[in-house]
Amino acid sequence: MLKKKIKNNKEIIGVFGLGYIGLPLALNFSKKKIKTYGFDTDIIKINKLNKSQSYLSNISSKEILKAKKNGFFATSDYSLVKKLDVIIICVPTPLTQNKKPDLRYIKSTLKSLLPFLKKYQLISLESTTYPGTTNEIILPELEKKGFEIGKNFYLSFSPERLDPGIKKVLIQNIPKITSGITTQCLQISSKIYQKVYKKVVKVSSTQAAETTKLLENVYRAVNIGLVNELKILTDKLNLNIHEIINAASTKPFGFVPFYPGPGLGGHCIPIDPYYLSWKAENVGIKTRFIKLAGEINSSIPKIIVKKIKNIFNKSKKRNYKILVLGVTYKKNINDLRESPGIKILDLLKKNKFKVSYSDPFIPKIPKLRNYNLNLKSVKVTTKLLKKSDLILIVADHDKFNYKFIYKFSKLILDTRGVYKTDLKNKIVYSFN
Ligand code: SAJ
Repeated sequence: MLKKKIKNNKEIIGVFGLGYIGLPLALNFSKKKIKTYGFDTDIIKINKLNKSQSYLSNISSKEILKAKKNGFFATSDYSLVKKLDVIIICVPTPLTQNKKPDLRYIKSTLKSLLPFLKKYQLISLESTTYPGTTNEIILPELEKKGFEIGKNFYLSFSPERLDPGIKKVLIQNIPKITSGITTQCLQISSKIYQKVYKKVVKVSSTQAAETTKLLENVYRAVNIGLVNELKILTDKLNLNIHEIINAASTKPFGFVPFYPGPGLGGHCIPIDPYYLSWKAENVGIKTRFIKLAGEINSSIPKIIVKKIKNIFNKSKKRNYKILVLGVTYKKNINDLRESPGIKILDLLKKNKFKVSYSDPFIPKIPKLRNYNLNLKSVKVTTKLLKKSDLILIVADHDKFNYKFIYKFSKLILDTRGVYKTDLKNKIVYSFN
């Protein structure tokens, strides 16, 4: 049944969660002329998409329009699930306040789907989560409905891999890991993903696929923590960590460069490792690297603000003016989730600095969980640069004119290593 539909490109796909992961995925299936519906609980997103408007910096409205011509549309009507053959879940997996896995979105999506599920459908979970989620949270609900997994219903886990803000790597060129509860589930899931991805990598179980994804992100968090710690050390030794990393990068094997920054942001890297450490604790294992990297990475914003306080606490002048350049969690995107830039703005304000920011992607900082900064992005003018006591580079967007900034600034704290030279002795490199 389902196999035949897939063979004839007649399957109907529903993508649940139209964020950084779900929307590009839905558009890619549409591009292949596969009937695709996008589901989301955010009506604003739904309306924008149905008016061919994009809300992601790396997706153009033209792409939405093109997908709509291929039959894509967005909805929050879950009863349409009964029309679907393939259900792909790309909803967020945040942490609770005490850094435990928060599966509320997976659970609420599943609950909304259940009444409309029918035989011969495939559910593929893509949300990053701890090993065992697919088997322990989704599988039992399907069996309670009487489905026989692998026979008249299929279930897989296939982690998303997308580097937000990097336009040059096309989604279809990123190898796609997939798995299944049974061989049949794996076969069907692979056939679906082969329509979009050039390379589909099959692994032996959903737990292996879940863990693969976590390894990829823990690897990043730990290595970023390593260079952030080495930055503090090399500052003390009066060495330039960026020069050292670039020199080490000439090693043609066995070394992948990571760079120190203002801290760790995004909806994945600061969060995913705690899904693995939580699972480890459940089986009595202490994952010390994860915890240590988390401590180091989350300490950086405070270290930077302490440095700024040290720079100014010698002279009498009060409420120094600090201009923060870039507040998103990394360059060239419009995402503030877990952004160290927000933490730094908040700490600067609490320490009585007169703070302003400029970010071409963030015209106004919205109210965020734990922060109400009430700031609007300002234009980087000669006047503003001249009257600012310090320029703090946090997200090194390519759109900034760094030459112009250098020319008219008094002092620049460069957390991203943007400036390779400092002829006028304006750059503060050290965080100590
Ligand atoms: N960062 C550093 N130094 C580095 C690299 C990153 O400080 O050398 C910081 C960034 O500024 C940012 C944070 O780490 O604040 C996370 O950046 P990231 O690029 O590592 O992660 P994301 O969340 O933007 O995207 C990642 C994907 N990125 C890359 O592989 C480069 C990938 O790990 C995942 O596919 C994706 O998250 C996901 O959805 O899991």
